[in-house]
Amino acid sequence: MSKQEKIREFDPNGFATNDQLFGLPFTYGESETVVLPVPWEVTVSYSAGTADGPKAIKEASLQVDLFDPVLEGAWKRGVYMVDVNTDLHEKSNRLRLKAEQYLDKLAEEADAHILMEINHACAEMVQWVEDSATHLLEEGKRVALLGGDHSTPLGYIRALGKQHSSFGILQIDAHADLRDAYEGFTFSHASIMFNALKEGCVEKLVQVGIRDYCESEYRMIQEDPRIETFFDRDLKQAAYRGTGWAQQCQNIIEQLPEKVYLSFDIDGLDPKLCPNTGTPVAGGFEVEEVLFLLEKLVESGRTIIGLDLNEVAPGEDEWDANVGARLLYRLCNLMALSQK
Ligand SMILES: [Mn+2]
Repeated sequence: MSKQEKIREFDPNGFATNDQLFGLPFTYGESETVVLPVPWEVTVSYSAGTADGPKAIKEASLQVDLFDPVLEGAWKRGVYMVDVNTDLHEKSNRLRLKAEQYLDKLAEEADAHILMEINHACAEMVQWVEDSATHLLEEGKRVALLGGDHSTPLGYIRALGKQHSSFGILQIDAHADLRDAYEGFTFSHASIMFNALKEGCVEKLVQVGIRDYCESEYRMIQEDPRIETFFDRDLKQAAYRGTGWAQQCQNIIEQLPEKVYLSFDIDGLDPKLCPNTGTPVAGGFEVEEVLFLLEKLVESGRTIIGLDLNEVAPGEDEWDANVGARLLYRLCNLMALSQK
């Protein structure tokens, strides 16, 4: 059956009749956007579960309504999720236990061999993501990376760097993620933006919603002219004084170049929307507040060249995956809408 025939026969208002992402009927070849799942959480600091995010989001996605008010007939463009790499998931589970053992001993004597093994495996994960993303981009796909913890998108950012000489990162997050090798882990979730800024292609980092950071991260924010941080506290206080969200969004967007990579850590949202995420922090956004920012970003004429959604851990009631699945759909559609 051709794609056109599938579009004619598919009922976007009905129940999902297959178990593909969002219940869509399209093959990989027929889909404009590809979701690349990276079930990896070796360096998670607080509570685990985000490696199960892709599977849980895929299951929850069957309930997502396919109508999107910002993009007419969004579903017809196709969003396809490639199979979860089960070897990577198993490796993550195995090494996460080792990382816990390593951290338990951190205070006394650190085991250099375990640390080396973990850093080596994380570097291999980054390389696998770079290779996979490069392949998808070369096939003309738009790519949405789905974590896993926040260490997962580095390889994707590198892959984009081969196509785009320069772009900015818009980071939605509770944390600054600017630590130089957190707890000894070179590719820690808490180091993703520190590592991304070493890539020559990243000309600007705009952080939004940040409310948990250490002194060295604060100093880096002050000293590195490429970093612009909109702290949760400042955004809220400006709102209390009467500055509307539309104005604040404009201030945020002005800091970004024409090409934007979106890195969305679910913990940037209010933790009521992601109670099982690895490191929840009180404060943060409603879903529509962030989507409003992103709609304004697209309206400004900027292009979302790629995106990731990370740190979604399903928990027992699957609530976080429910939020994550709806968010993923809207993000993919905004990326599609932003293409010239
Ligand atoms: Mn993060």
